[in-house]
Amino acid sequence: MSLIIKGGTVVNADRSFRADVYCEDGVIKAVGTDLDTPGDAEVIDAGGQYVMPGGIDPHTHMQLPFMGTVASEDFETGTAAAMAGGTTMIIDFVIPDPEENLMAAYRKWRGWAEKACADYAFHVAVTWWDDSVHADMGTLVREEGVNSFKHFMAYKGAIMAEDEVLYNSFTRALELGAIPTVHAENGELVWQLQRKLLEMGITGPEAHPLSRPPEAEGEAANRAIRLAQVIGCPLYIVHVSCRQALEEIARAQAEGSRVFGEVLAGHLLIDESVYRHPDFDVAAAHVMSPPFRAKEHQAALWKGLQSGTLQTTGTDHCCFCAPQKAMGKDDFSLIPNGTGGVEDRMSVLWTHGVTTGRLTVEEFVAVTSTNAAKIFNIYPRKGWVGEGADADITVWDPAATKTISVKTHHQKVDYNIFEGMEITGLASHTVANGKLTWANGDLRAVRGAGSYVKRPAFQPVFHALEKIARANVPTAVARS
Ligand code: DUC
Ligand code: ZN
Ligand code: ZN
Ligand code: ZN
Repeated sequence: MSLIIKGGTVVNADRSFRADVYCEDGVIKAVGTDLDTPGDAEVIDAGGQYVMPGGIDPHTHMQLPFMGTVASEDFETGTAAAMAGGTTMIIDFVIPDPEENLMAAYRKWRGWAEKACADYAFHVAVTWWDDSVHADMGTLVREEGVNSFKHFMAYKGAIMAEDEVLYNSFTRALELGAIPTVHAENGELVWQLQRKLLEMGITGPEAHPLSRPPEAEGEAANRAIRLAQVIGCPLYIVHVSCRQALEEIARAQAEGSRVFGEVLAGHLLIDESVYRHPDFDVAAAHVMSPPFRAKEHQAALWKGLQSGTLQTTGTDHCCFCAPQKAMGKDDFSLIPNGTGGVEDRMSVLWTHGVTTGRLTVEEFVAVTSTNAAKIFNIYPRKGWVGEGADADITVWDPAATKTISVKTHHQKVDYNIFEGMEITGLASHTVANGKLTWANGDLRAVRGAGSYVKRPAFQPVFHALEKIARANVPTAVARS
């Protein structure tokens, strides 16, 4: 099985250059000018196009059981749609219920994901705490290649992690060489505001953003950051949606902390007016958390991405169709939270990031692929076009155009949050594990062709308090 991509411009996060790329047995075997074409090799003509590492979406929820229903997109359809948009790997989430055994939940998700067409990995959520969770985190890191743990600071009464859970799990992650991640929203505040709005008779989707103000996200981001600083662990904040959370991240970074931020394509481009749409189905289709924000926040998020305060882009792809969204017809707090986007992330980012001059092509590669690979420790196997890397490649046509629509997308959901958006810049070909899975509109994704990707732990760092001991700071105080 061999394939050669000829005549394109290879773009990595650090530089671009003209080269052919030869792949064999799922791996990039050679990158260079005028490579020979073996007789049996499949040839892709990339003239006038960019040859980039396949996209990595670090934030998806395929077939997630959530809020009384199950996300409509599964691992097969979701990874196929991803490849139609140039994304060749997803990092999804195992979310155990409180008291549910972590390893059992992890095995369940691994089973569901066997049908994935593209490679995948898992962040595992810590939603409760006891000795078994401490032990299972060790097994997941040492034996299963999980190096990131998720904490929901929202969803009170369900999966919300209180400070006690955050402290214990962050501390455990630190000693294992794993990175904690958080969904930052003050879940108590959200719960109280939901009750208040319902009491006031405001029951429609327009109440959703009112119940989840930016202050609730800023507070939680700050709390998670301060816990991480005191413990001495790194921290990754998912779906940063507002200026308040962004400012907390920038401040922590200036203080020398290893704090990373992710932004969703949707949060960069959609504003909160969608929740006031007269059609319930349209407003409800946009209900996700954190919600879409007022316009000033999109401007701040773009700057955060340009400055490097935010390093990655994701989608939080978590699809629910209209009949599912209708579960919250009389009570907005019961509308299943989630929207799609895994297919559109890269083209939306290119259109509004690169063609506008906000991002260079190398920065585009960094924020759609390489940075996620580095933060989650799979670089340079992923996120790089170079000899020895996995042959996960997208051939990008910067001149191709389309209009995004639910009528033509491959995602298994009856709405597209980018409906009607005019796109310039599309994946013409996607190669995953050395096989052509998308070729000029022809989707050739194969059920089960994706593999689980183990992510090695980082070198463990020591607890911040131990720095005091190591620095020989006298801690014994003689008192009379
Ligand atoms: N937010 C969503 O909108 N859906 C899934 C989980 C989440 O945090
Ligand atoms: Zn321990
Ligand atoms: Zn979330
Ligand atoms: Zn999510």
